[in-house]
Amino acid sequence: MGTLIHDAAAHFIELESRHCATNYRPLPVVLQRGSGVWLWDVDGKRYIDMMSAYSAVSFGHSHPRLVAALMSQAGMLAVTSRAFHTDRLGTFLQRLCSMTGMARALPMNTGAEAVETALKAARKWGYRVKGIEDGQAQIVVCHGNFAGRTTTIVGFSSEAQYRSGFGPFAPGFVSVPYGDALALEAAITPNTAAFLVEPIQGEAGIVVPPPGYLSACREICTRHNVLLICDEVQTGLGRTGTLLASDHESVRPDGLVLGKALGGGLLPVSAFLSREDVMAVFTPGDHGSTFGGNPLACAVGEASLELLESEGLVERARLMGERLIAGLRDIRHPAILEVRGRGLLIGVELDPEVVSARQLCEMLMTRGLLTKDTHDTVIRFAPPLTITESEVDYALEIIRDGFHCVPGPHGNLGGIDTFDVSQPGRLAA
Ligand code: IF1
Repeated sequence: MGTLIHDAAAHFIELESRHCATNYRPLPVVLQRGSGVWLWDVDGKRYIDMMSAYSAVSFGHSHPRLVAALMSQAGMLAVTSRAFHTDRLGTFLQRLCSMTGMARALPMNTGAEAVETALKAARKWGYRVKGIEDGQAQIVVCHGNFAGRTTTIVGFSSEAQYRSGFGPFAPGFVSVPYGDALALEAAITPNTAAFLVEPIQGEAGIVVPPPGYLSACREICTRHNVLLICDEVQTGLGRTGTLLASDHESVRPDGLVLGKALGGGLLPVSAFLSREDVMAVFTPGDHGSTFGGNPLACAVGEASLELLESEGLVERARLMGERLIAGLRDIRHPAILEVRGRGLLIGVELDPEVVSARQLCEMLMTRGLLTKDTHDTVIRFAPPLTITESEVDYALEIIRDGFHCVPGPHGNLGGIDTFDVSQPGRLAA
């Protein structure tokens, strides 16, 4: 779709096209400033952010209390490596373990690094505690998983594009259908160390498993002495209306992976958390990271956890998610096949015969709403958890109007009348 791109934006897009690898296809918008749920492009046009950087910006853009925590710590002590203790790591992890009910945490930076940490912990626990023969550990994963982009992780991805050209891959992974607990049990052998699962699959298109799935997996893993490891990089920290998505079924995993929002939308902070006997397999020098657990990350991580509680964002995600999902379900349109999700992690499944998710994202962008498609048929709505009722209603109004533009009888997009998003919206910023 031809979108008029002003000179300033064109300049920045051209620079990126010349100097950056083309591993993404961004929407034709050049962002410059963010505050709360709002983003402004280089031409001063305002957008409501309905994807919050894949759930990393749960606290809104540049939350003042998080920026203050960042600035204060940056001016005091930022990075030391873990060759030394600091006054930030212990207090951060104490709060993180207390909130999640896990015994210990190993701090990393990106979600993929924390997932890799979980895989290493599970394998070594399998050898040293469960008694699996060295080098034979198996880890069960699900079709449709997304756990990051390292070669180990894409090696067990079911998405051809994420694997293509990047082999050879690490052995020791078995993939089963998502949502099928019996398939998990059938895949378990005496060499199975762990089951890695997202309580709700994000990248696969906000796929919510059948009720009772996670509880059934918990029972099966316990009975077979297999570690249940929940990847909550995207679903954790209030995103689905409970602190952890595993809380929806009161399931306590043996291992937990957190990331994204743990960094307050300001810097990468992640962690693998687990039981004492699992964490005990790590001895000094086994595993590490230059930046893992740095004081700056700990200060922002601790401030993020504090904010999550003090601003009641878990409950807000539940209530605003109910409002948003109800509003989306009220949009009667042949292009909409399903509206699904939990809390503020919502996906709208579209009929690709009527409109692609990308086309709709481009159309919503011209109307002042930014979000992302996944697998071309699902459009994701995952705004910051700080979103207010009136901001939800503002977004719904744009989405409703957007669907009025969805293909006319001839199959192509109807006329796209753009809102002049440079004008103040119906809401104060
Ligand atoms: C991309 C979406 C994809 C994750 C879960 C671990 C990680 C992620 C459940 C790794 C990361 C990001 C990666 C980003 C797009 C986004 C994403 F689901 F969030 F939309 F890809 F599926 N576990 N998800 O969702 O964390 O290393 O990125 O910090 O790679 O394009 P990371």
